[in-house]
Amino acid sequence: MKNIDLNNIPSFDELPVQKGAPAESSWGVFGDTDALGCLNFLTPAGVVEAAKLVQTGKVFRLDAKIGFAKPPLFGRASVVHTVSPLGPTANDDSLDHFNTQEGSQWDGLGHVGHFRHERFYNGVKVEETRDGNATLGIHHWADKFVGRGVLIDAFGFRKKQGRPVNPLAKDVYTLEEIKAVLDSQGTTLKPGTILLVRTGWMESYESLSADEKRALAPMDKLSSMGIEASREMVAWLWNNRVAAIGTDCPAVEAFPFNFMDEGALHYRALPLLGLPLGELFVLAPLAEDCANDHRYEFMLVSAPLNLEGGIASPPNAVAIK
Ligand code: UVW
Repeated sequence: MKNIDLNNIPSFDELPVQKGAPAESSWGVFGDTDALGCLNFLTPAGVVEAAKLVQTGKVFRLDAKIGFAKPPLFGRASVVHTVSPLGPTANDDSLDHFNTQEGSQWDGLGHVGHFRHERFYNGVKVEETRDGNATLGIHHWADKFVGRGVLIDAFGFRKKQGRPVNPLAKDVYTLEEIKAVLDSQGTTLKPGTILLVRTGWMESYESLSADEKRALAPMDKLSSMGIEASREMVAWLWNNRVAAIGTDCPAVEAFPFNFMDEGALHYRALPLLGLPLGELFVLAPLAEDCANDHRYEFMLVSAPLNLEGGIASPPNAVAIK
């Protein structure tokens, strides 16, 4: 984490700055070997400011229990937790088949590359992300993910307006709506914000029966609300120096989306901008507290797995108010 000159970052319209880099990419803005992307917007000064938001001492865990999704979505493996005796009065435990994206997760910058450019963030080649992933591995984020968090309670906003949504069906929260929610909450964005958007998907999922959960889990059965995937959306996120965006839905953007569509948020955010995407976060208890005290900002501390070369990680995140 370093103090960067936030006034000297190009606007979205000025991207790219690197010769030959794809349009709308931030490649080179933070250096040619950068592995942090928009996490560069999180600075030591921002951590100090974020700590000042801690006023009640309430702590909200933002990731679900490991193995909450039964089965995990998109055909990912189910984790097996085994407790084994180490001695007469001692135990160890092990997690077998643990997929770092089996539940709540940050997508790391080695997760998705751009299908047409065949490059990951900052021009990293596919083989580099598989051969140890030293360049973009999640371990680079291990001590970088701390700052001001802001919740945008889009799901609560729609309910309050008498326009409730079904988060388990494909639909979008538009950029205009996201801005309207921020206005209604009296929240402003500041450079270096970790944004959380509540879509309502997790609560709807938790209300289902075991059979219903099993039925919706495969890639070709899953559907979900998400945020608008558009140039305007990523321009707004970049121009506001948003460091990362986490949601309580499976893909941040609405699902299904067309993997061959360059307009998908996964391509716009991960390989082009280096913007971490967070999925399947637990946001309802935090949202309830924010509605009660009308404070939608907090300190957010996330400690991704210190996994050399990792592709993704459970967020291991808490919001502290
Ligand atoms: C998908 O969109 C498939 O989500 P994830 O980022 O978990 O791969």
